[in-house]
Amino acid sequence: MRRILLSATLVATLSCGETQREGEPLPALAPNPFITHLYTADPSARVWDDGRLYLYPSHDIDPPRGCDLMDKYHVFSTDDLLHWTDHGQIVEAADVPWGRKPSLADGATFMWAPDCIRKNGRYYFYFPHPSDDPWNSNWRIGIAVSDRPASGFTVLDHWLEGLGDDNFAMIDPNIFVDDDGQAYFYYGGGGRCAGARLHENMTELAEPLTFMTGLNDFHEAAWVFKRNGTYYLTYADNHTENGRGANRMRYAVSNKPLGPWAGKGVFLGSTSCDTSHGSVVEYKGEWYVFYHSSDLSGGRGNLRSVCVDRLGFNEDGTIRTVRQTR
Ligand code: FUB
Repeated sequence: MRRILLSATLVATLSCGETQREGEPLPALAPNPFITHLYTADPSARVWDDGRLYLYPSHDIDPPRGCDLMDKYHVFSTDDLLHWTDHGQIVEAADVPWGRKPSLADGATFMWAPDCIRKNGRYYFYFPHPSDDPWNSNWRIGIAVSDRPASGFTVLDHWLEGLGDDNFAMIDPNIFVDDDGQAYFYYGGGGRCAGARLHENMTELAEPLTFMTGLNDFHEAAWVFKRNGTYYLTYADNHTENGRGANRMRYAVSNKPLGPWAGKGVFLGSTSCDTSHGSVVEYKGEWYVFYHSSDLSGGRGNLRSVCVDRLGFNEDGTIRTVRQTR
């Protein structure tokens, strides 16, 4: 376990439209990117009942080869968004009994954007990983389970059941648990996003997939949350600038967890990275968006680092454009 002490400039700033409680300053955030001892991307933020905020990102490997060599996951946590603990590695590609063998071709390991959810007192860690060649047609969703949020995970010997055979580019699992305890699974890539109710056992779908409708320019990185009775689905779009990827984060809303969705537009602009991937979470009464940039690496080989900024909502529930801080 490694404690990361940040020499932050402790300045709490309000971005446009934040709801500051009278007399209470907003907590300071660490400067972005806030994890600098290794490269991290695709942050999934979760608040568990110990009061800490946990981050389940993917891990970019240096030296990089695109995203091919990503082979393990670390977990991080904080109780103040300033001081982060690296709990170390929880899962690696070699732990996946059904995984595509790197020796088949090129040593590529493809442990891409994960998510974690707590259900029935256990922690379920979902990760995309190919089972065979050709790798981009054989994505599966692996599951590792633990009684603890940041250690003790065991990878199940089967992938999430019920996804069917058409898994081309279907990555980036996300789980949302509704107020009635029903869990929903979402994933997608290459322009398609699908979801379904999860079985109580959390390891199989309870119904056939529904393909999401109403998402404008969906690329990947689905993330669902609920606020004031409205379901929000955030995702990365396909935006390019000057001939290179400059994906942004968009969102859509619905009054049902599986849509249909109404597209609402961009809330996080392009970063220094071609991909975008983020999560939205409420922590200690404030809303935050986690995402990644390539500021730390200067874009070297697409090495990415996770960032966090405040998220503001308008009276009508629409999301204000995020001010990216550094
Ligand atoms: O990190 C690998 C892939 O890049 C993720 O799965 C995508 O969302 C993109 O961020």
